[in-house]
Amino acid sequence: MLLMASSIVSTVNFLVTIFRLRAPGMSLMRLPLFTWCWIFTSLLMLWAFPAFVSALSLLVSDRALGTVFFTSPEGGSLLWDHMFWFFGHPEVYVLLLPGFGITGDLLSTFSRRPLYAKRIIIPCLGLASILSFTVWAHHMFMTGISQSLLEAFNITTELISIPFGIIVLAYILTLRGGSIRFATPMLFAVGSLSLFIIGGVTGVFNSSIALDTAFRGTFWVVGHFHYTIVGGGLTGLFAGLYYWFPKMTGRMYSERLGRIHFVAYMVGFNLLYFPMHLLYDMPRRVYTYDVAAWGTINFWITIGGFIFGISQLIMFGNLLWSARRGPVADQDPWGGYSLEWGVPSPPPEFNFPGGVPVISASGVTYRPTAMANGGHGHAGHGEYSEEHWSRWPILVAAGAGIALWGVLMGLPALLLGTGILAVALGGWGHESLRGRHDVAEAIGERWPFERLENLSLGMWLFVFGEIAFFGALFGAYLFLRMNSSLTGFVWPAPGEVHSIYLGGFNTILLVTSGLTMVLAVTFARRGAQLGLRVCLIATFVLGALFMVNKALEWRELFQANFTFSTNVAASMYYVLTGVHGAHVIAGLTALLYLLVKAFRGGFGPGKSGSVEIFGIYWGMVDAVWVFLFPLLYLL
Ligand SMILES: [Cu+2]
Repeated sequence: MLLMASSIVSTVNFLVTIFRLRAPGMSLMRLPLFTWCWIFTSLLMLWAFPAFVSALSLLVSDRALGTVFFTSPEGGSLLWDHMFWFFGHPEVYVLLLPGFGITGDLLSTFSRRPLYAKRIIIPCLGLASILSFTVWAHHMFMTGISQSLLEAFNITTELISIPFGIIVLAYILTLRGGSIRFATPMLFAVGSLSLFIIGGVTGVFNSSIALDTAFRGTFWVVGHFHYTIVGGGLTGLFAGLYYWFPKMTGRMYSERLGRIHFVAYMVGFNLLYFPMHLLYDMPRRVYTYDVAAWGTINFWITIGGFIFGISQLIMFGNLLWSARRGPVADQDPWGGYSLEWGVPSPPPEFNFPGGVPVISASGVTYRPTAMANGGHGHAGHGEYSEEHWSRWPILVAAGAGIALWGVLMGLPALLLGTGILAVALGGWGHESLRGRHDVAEAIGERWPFERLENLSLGMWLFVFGEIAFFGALFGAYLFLRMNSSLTGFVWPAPGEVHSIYLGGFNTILLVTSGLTMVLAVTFARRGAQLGLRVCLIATFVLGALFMVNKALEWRELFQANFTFSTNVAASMYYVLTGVHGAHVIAGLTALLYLLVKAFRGGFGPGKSGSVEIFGIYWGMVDAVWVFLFPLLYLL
């Protein structure tokens, strides 16, 4: 869960950086395909990972609290299948796209031709990303879900091969008429493309219900999967590693060893994974068998596996040796067109010593900045780095990690983790209030984009991820209610278990706190200190009352013997109100920071940023409750 949470945060970081911090003149269409693939990878992560956090939340609460999501006939393994694969298929594209994008850029660079039909490739990537959220049940063809549903997923899965087919054609057409230079990165790029084509073709086989019924759970599937992910994704990353190695280290690797690695890699790969397609009748995940015909094929697969594995040692040896001893590399050994080839290798701190790069149709010029001119004058770069450095974020991560571990391991770890988390958050807030990062913020403002918009874009993207998180939980709720009628479980009628009056009262509390928060934002924008303070206090008090009311409600329900494990309706109620409550508590913690800052006069004119982005967050917490209230109390 923590890994997912950190991925979501870095996703927001990537997207804000790409959308708001591009160099002047770097239009979206001019971005390298690699960057474009990162946009789609990030969007996939932003939507798929939170959905998986929902699934994990239900699993953890089953294990730790005794809820019955996956142990009751209403939910069961089918609910897990749906939730896992809604994440699982987009996740495959998360693994694939970065390497796939590198392949496209390298095909273009090493054939000295612009990427063919880039304007079509990019929407195709977008289309494939969207479609990847509509195909999850192709992993569930054998679970007994309704036939018409299977057919729908069969169609969406086959549709997804259209955009990928177009991209592959565009990649191939990029090479046509180019003067191609087969250096190691290009070899791996071409290798990646050819392996991905095989993986794509066998994928179309799998999308057919009839063929999947035969191939399900066999080595055929293992072969297909590795041709796409290892062949298409990982091979592309290897290409990128060789390509950027001279940029990262300032030295050149041995081209001869690179080629030997490539040959061993391709021979090993194909010997390892291609024969798996011939084992379409051998079940996967078995280590022993008594069918003689499988023996020979497995023998060759094993040899291929060893060749493939050992071939990587050639690369590691080559790169480790060359990083120290290799010949000094030119700033731009490949004739690369992207900006990193215009700076020394390895790139200096702040990357562009000549100033901000300005891109136009005629090329790149460098506009000197205050940083580039006077940065050394009053603060050395090393000194600046230290100002930027803070020990609190890593402690926040450690605290959260130990606390989450403690959820399953027991109270001491939970308390220790929560303690560390609280101290670290306090320390971080204190440090921030002391203005330790004023330097960083000043730099941020000097960049020709407004800081506030970066922050609010970041917060909106975070909200986008939260929609997937709560959306998946609402999806689970829907699944449980629809399945209840099949299992004979009767969902409690409105008012039977939950007091509509209590829920309604809480709704009023939270909606009112939303209004006071809107007022707080308005006051902050005007720089009206008193109004801001009063409204922040009101928001905090209303939010805290909401939580008190909620706690009383939980206690009453427990006394009436309506506990975590009573039935799926109870499980759903506690988890939905629980994760929403956790969001309210996180909000109250942030409000404490804002209050301290407000009383120290930290929100002068033009400094309303953190109030504004908190307003977005609090609005989302309110909006979620507006959905939860009818779902849990009225329907
Ligand atoms: Cu899939």
